[in-house]
Amino acid sequence: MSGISKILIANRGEIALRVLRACKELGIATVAVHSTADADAMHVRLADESVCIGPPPSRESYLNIHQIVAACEITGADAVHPGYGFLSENAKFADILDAHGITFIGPTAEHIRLMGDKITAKQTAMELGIPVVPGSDGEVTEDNLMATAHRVGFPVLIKATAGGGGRGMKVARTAEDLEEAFNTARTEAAAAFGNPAVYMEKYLGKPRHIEIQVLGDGEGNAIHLGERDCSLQRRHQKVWEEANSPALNVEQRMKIGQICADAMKKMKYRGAGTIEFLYENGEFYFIEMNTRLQVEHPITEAITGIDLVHEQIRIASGAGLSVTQDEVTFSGHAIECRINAEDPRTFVPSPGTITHFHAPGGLGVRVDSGAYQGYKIPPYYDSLIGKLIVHGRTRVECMMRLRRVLDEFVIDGIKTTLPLFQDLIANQDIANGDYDIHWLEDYLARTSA
Ligand code: MV4
Repeated sequence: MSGISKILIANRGEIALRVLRACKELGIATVAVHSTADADAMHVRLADESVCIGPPPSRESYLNIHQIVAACEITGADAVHPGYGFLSENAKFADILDAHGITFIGPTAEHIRLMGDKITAKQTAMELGIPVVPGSDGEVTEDNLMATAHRVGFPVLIKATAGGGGRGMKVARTAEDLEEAFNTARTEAAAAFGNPAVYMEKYLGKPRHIEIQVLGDGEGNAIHLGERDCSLQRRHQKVWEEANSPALNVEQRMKIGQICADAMKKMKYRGAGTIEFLYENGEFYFIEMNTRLQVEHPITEAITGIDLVHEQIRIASGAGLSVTQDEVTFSGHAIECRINAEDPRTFVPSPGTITHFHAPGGLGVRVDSGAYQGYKIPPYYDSLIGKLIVHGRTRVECMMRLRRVLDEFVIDGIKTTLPLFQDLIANQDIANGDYDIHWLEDYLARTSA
């Protein structure tokens, strides 16, 4: 993998540190870029070089393509790792790097665009043999709205084609609700994404959110690394993720995994990707594909032993995948808790200075965080300050270990979501793995003071 000798990390926080660690292990030089608010960040200190790319607002720093390209040229970086969020799924950014002869560590701009539009993503998924949610064939308009809803069957869901992550989504329970749901969804989609186009799906009432991790070499070879169950969310923010899903058996895992790997082979997908499904009554329904490394990737690493960032860099350098599907083994169970600088009940952000920080350790424990004692969390960015990933031979062992590790973790000076996990680990539904995408919000409403 001699193609890449210096990587610019176009991100911040825990994921910038995560990527930096992989680069160091591969003997690749690193460039950190940061806003003025992040000069004291851990990844900036650990990088070989750093470049300040602007003031705190993301638009003027982490989303400023010209500043990032300039930082590549100044430092001689030959590749960019975008992490997640920010420019990671920006096709224009991938195009511009290409035009400058800089390697984008990710899929082709064409594949980013294809999956960024939820209608073309779904059509592509269908063509590739991935099961999808029944719904409209492409865009719904005033003209085909009612007929489509009657064909699909109520309740239906109107979704923004430029959307994702839940914005611009409206349920219509009956024909009477339809017109209003359609109009509201279009208005919200136009305001949020500058594109009013919407499509329709059968509304699934109590699904789980299960996603499949894939890797492709861009030349027709691809593998899957099993699933992650990300059903425990609040307002479309994942809170707790686990691998494997408590809802699947080995046969189901291998079947849906193979469908996804075969689809990625057919499209010659390059890099790491995640195929998102809703899962209800034993059936998988494709909803979206994410063309990036995800926050929750470490639980997949824990159960497979495969370093996903190493693989991304190998693929980008033309070295292909380090493993074949037959060589992938799944071992034990992993849970990730997202540690946010937020009130554990109201989720109101809690920026400020960390006065004490003690991370837990021991067998099967991983803490991915750029936080340290004395670190001041800036108020400008998302509130994820770290991830706790625990692995055990069984789900029961993993949960016992998580309970011990949560007791050991100390973060003082700010509020964090750690106490929420103390509550969840003691809950019987969680112990049983018995939850769906609505469970956490219902639980929070039920147990609020
Ligand atoms: C759905 C759905 C029910 N039926 N689609 C929300 C975000 C977007 N990525 C997809 N979402 C949903 N799509 C159909 N046809 C319910 C949701 C949904 C959801 C999905 C995953 C995780 C949490 C969720 C919370 C509310 C709604």
